[in-house]
Amino acid sequence: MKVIFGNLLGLKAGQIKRLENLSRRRVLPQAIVSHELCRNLCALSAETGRQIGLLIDRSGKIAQVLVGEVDRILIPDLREYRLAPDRLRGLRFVHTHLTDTPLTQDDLTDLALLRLDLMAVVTMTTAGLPALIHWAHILPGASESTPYRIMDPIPPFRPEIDCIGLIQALEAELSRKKADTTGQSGSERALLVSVFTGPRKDAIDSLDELKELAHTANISIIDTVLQQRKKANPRFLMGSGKLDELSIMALHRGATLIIFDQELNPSQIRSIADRTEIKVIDRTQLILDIFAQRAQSREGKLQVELAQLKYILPRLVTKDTAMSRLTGGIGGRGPGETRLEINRRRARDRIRGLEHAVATVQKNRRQQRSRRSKKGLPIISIIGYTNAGKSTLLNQLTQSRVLAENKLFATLDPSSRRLRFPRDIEVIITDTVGFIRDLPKELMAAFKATLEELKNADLLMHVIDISNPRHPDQIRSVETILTELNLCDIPTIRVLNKMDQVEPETCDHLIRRLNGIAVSALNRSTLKPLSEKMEVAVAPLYGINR
Ligand SMILES: Nc1nc2c(ncn2[C@@H]2O[C@H](COP(=O)(O)OP(=O)(O)OP(=O)(O)O)[C@@H](O)[C@H]2O)c(=O)[nH]1
Ligand SMILES: [Mg+2]
Repeated sequence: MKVIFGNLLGLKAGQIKRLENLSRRRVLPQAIVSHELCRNLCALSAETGRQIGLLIDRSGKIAQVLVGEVDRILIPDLREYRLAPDRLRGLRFVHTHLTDTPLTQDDLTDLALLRLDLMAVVTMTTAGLPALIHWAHILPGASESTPYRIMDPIPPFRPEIDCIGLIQALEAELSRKKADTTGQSGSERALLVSVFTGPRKDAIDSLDELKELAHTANISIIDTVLQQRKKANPRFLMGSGKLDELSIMALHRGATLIIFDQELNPSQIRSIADRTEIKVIDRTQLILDIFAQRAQSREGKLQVELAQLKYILPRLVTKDTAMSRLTGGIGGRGPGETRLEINRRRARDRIRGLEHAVATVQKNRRQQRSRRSKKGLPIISIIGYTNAGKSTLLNQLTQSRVLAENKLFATLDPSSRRLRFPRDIEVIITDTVGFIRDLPKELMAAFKATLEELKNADLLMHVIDISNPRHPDQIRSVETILTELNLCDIPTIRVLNKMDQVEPETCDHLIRRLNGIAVSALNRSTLKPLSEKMEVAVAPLYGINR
């Protein structure tokens, strides 16, 4: 097994031999390092002009010997060593500094980021002898700016500090912190991250929506992080330094998940998850997950599972890798029942099966619909951004009880009701899944059939939540989706909902500017002008003219 890492170029054979010998030493459990090892490390450092370090495991065995440069030393990939939220890495790192500089910021970052048991620096005298051992340990539950504690230096001839006892106490504390934070219903705790290149205001608005999405998915939000960049980093989206800060923050605040507001391509998801060692998802996956939680009908469930698998497939690492951190769902909820342990081949088979099943269900529904349309009733479809109040409006107009709640995507499965106007005009009115900005294309594809039913509508009612400050963007998103679905030619009424939440002057202004009808779907008495307008719009279909 390889034990020496780093740049060995220019070292003499005898020096390499001595490095190898170091790896065979042992350290007593209570000591950070032994006095003898300190002397050897310093002597070799002085001779070679390089920092030399040891990764020592809990039994006192030297796991790796590292050779650095004059002023720095790199710790190699430690992924093969275990890591759990309430555990440390099981390795401490002791290395030399050629001068008397104590722990540097890099040392402390390594300590926190790699979750080392301890980090120690042996400083040297000009004669190449050990001067002092400076050391620090992680501080469980501390704020992310100083997630460690620097201890008083100790003399190299007395390196005993009850090392193992201390490490065990730290892990006990980490366990306790973890129990505190995951106590409530074991729900996920997320850091929300946005890396933006455009205007800050847009990024903040979008992040606000991401918060609502997270809330809808029952995820608690620990914190949000915004980073502005001239250009997104192709590998990690954000800068690698910032990503390291983010990992430290995630570990110390007990986050179980990082959610990016921007769509991550397959290789970015992998690089970020590898580097942070925590589950990473993007906005699209979050939306897919909400759909998975909420789908009720068989058709809805099939469509969502299909969309999730299509999104995840390119994100599976290699041919037969089991999905672990990349598993679509949050909190272990993956696509349908089949989550986890899916490999590419199985994913592809499953996709084919699902496509077939969806097609069958849709054929049945088409038949039902043609039966219904034979009855010849005009169809009015309620559409709009998610949470605009579409279901509430349907309920109020038809006195029914479709689920309406203050969460995004309360409605996934379309539902239809009859509505009778005076003068014997009767229509079918349908409620649909809400739209959202950048509706994931996998979802668009999966819900295509549902959305295409909108083509049969004789009238669309575009419900707009005018109390939401983001409503101008929401209108734009909805209209873009309507264009993509080729629905722009259908007559549309803009329904300005939640008028109870805005000032009357603002409302009047919006009525004129958006050419809409204001209502409060919660309050039946406000709906009269709207139903009149609806009636006027469908009357010609009955050959009635006012
Ligand atoms: N204040 C106020 N709240 C309203 C009004 N209409 C709807 N709401 C609330 O807005 C929230 C969303 O309403 P829904 O009817 O579920 O919205 P939706 O458009 O069907 O949403 P999705 O199905 O999730 O896309 C609920 O909490 C409603 O009570 C209104 O006129 N005024
Ligand atoms: Mg709804």
